[in-house]
Amino acid sequence: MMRLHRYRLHGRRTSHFTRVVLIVAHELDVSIDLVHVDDLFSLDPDHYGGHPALKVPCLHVGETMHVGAQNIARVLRRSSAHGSRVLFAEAIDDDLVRNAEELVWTAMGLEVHVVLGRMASRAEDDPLLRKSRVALTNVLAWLEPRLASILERLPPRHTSLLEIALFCLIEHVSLRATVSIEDRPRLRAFATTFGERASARATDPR
Ligand SMILES: N[C@@H](CCC(=O)N[C@@H](CS)C(=O)NCC(=O)O)C(=O)O
Repeated sequence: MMRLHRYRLHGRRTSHFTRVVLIVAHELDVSIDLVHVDDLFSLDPDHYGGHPALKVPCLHVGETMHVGAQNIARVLRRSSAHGSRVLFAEAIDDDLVRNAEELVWTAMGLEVHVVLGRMASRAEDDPLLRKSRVALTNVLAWLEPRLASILERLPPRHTSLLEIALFCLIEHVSLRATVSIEDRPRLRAFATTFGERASARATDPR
């Protein structure tokens, strides 16, 4: 597919939302230039590529800005000759999978809250941070016994946005040690298997 513009992504390799986009790009064979965002506490949207909510990732294709990991993933699908390699949520009409999708993205946001709270030196017993840690723990506990059924319900696929997001979440939780995943063997095994993919290896933040 002929591309008129370069794809410039403001993001951080250590960010799980950015990693989702980088893995999708790798799976779909779309090349992206990553612009590192240094300071997640900056109040200047320009430092985030113009993202008004002061977040990463933020994609620029020519003059057009795209914000939000899922939104950007859809832009990449549109631009790729291999778009069908990543299965998107809208293609799946299943209650369990829909709930899993919602909870995984919610947990990714909770993870951000906990990590930013730590970076901002908020107290460990801060009530909002404590709530985010408990909510994150609850989501992982919800996913653990259901993971096999969730994966079974996905149609035949190369991979899916849900699996990519779940992998990025588990890896981030594990690397940042925000909450324990010691007693989540199924989630850990899933991440180990997914981590063997070329796209996962190429985007390893370590
Ligand atoms: N819904 C957004 C969330 C992105 C997000 O929370 N990114 C984190 C980094 S992993 C961030 O930029 N945090 C800064 C902040 O929330 O102030 C998306 O899908 O891109």
